[in-house]
Amino acid sequence: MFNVGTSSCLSYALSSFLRTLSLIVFFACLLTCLPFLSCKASAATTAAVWEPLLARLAKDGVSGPEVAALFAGLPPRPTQSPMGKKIVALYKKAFFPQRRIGKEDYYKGVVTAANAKRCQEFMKLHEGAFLRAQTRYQVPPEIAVALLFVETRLGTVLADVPENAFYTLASMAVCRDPMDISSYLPKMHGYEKRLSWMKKNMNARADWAYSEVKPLVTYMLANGISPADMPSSIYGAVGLCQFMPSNIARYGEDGNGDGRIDLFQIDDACVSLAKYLSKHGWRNGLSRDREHAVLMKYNHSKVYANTILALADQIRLLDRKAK
Ligand SMILES: [Ca+2]
Repeated sequence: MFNVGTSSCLSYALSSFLRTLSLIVFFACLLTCLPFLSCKASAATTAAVWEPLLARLAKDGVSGPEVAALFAGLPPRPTQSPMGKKIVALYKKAFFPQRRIGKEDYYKGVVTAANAKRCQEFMKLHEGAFLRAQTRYQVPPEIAVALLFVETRLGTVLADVPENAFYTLASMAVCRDPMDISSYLPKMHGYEKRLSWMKKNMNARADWAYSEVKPLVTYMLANGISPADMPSSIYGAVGLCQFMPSNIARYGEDGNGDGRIDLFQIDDACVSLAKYLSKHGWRNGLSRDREHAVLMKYNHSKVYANTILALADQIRLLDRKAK
């Protein structure tokens, strides 16, 4: 027994020594590698192109590991698409005369009996959401549903582009030099003589995009939403009702009472778009011209407002026929 005890004591002492030694070696390795690991981590976190944006956000009080992680998930280069398309559109408007828009100009293929029927069925399916929007903000269901149809085909087309809202707006916020949209330059005849015009407009648009990146980041972090779950329009609008991120805090409303504003959800999207219209002047009994003017506050396009009013007329026509 004694011998066994001695041998077990020795083996215990040996194994304890080896354990201590391996721990010492482990921590020594860790200390040696730490600077290298942290360098690797920061190199992997954010591509240089996003650094000014991160710095500006930090200056505005939006910072921390979660913000850094969002930027770490961005591709290493911005997409030229949103700024390129915006500058091409502004360029054409500024330097090439456009046709006057009449009251009968609609988005192609939208104002049809078949689409009115789809809207009518959608209204029936989500009756509660449309009634809530009407009760709270006096926006008729036909107008709300026509707007949702024009914006996202009733939630079936939530993205115009493969890039999500965060990548879209972050890219726009860092594209400030004409060379940042090099693939769009050939689309603008005579651009070489208008580089200062372009630079000025790009900077104004980049600052606007920044003013949208900030509320988007805040909203995503507050609600635990990943950028991949924020599909977007060409310029970063989100949800069934296509709100710009800054409008979520201003006009977003919780329709289904679950304590969150989720514009990818019909109850919330419906009451939020109605709140937006109401805050921009929508009331019961407005003239057609006033309705048109309020709809243009949602999207500054005559064709847009024409299309919503005409599609709403078609839906009412179906309703009357059904009675
Ligand atoms: Ca909700």
